[in-house]
Formats: sequence, structure tokens, C-alpha cells
Amino acid sequence: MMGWLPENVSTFGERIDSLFYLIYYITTAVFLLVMVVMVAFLFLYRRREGRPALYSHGNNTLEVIWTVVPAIILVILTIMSGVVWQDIRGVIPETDVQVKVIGKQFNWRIIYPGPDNEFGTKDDLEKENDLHVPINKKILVLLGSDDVIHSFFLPHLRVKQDALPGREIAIWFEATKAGTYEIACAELCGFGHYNMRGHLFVDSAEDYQDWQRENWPAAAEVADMREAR
Ligand SMILES: [Cu+2]
Repeated sequence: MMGWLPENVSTFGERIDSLFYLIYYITTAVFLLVMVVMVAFLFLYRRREGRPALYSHGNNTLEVIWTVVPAIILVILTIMSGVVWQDIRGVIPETDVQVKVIGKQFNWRIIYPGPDNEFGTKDDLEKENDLHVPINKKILVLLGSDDVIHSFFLPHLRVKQDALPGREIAIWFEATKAGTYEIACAELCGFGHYNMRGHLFVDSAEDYQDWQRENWPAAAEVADMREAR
């Protein structure tokens, strides 16, 4: 039944999806109710020979009900959304891995800080469109843009955030399933927008280590030394 969103592989995705479906079901129910009643009334109260038109000023009780009930539903949805937003976006938890993602017409620059976990040092590594992260770890993404407004979209992780030139925006996620997922740009950013696509590789712990080893042989030695101890 819930097959038409991309598979969720994010720790917080379930909470966002639940809200989405709750709102979807409420609006669908209201839509159907309004349409059925409207069509029924069109038929029941159509013009008929000998039936005079009726002047009605309305019905105060009914109007109060259909104003107050939706207002209460909206307030409840606002509170529920606010709680989820605060938990996911209000605070950045302690993260295990950090990476810079810079939008640029028309690709994603992915900058890894390297073994020292600091940006702007010699062991930084820049890749185009390929983001490798380990599974079951919290990933901090420092998001920026070199030119225009882009939007960093990880549909399977339920992450979408505008990337603005001149600003660094911190977001995070944690992936729960290994695999290759899409990175898309969700902001019309120019002629090549449709082609602004990358890959998110969620690696098992071993695969991630292998990937690190390939890119930073020195780091692998450090990791090996730690393991040997
Ligand atoms: Cu873009």
C-alpha cells in the first residue's frame, strides 16, 4: 500500500513518512467527502417543475463545526510536524563522519576531510558526484554552493535541503541499508539541471574501510595500527 515513495533507508525517514501518509489520508477523506456531497446535492436539489427556489441564510451550527474541526486538525498537524522537525533538523547530533557537499552548475563537489577529519588540509579529497558513507553511522553534511541555488536531495534518506552560495548549512542523516542511491538536485538551477545527478554509496563497514584504503593509503596504516593494538 505504501509503495509509491522511494524505499526508506533513513533512521528518521519513518517519522516523516508517517506524517506524510497521515496528511495524505486526511486530505483524501475530506476531498472524497466534499465531492460526494457536492454531486449528491447537485442531483437532489436540481431544478424541478413546481418546486420553488428556497432562500437560505446558511446554518450557523454547521458553519462553526466545519470551521472549528479543520482548525483543530491543522493545529494538531502543526504540533506533530514541529516535533518531528525539531528532532531531525532542530539539533545536529554527534556525528561520526563529516563531508562537504558543494553544488555547482552542474554537478556535486564532494569533499572528504581525510584521516585527520579536518577540511582545508593536505589529505582532503575531492570527488565529483560520488558520496561514500558508512552504514549505521551519523553523517554530517556541510552544504554549500559555488554559484546559484541548488537543492541537495536524497530521496531514499528523506533529506532535501537548499544549497545557497555564501552559506554553509549543516544537515545530517544515518543510512540503515547498504546500496547505491540517487543524489538529485531539486532546484531548477540552469540548463543542465536535469543532469545534476550523483550517487550515494552506503557501504558496509568493510567496504567503507576498503574505499578509504584506496583513497588514503596512509589512513589505512593508521587504522591497521589501531587494530593491531
Ligand atoms: Cu542544481
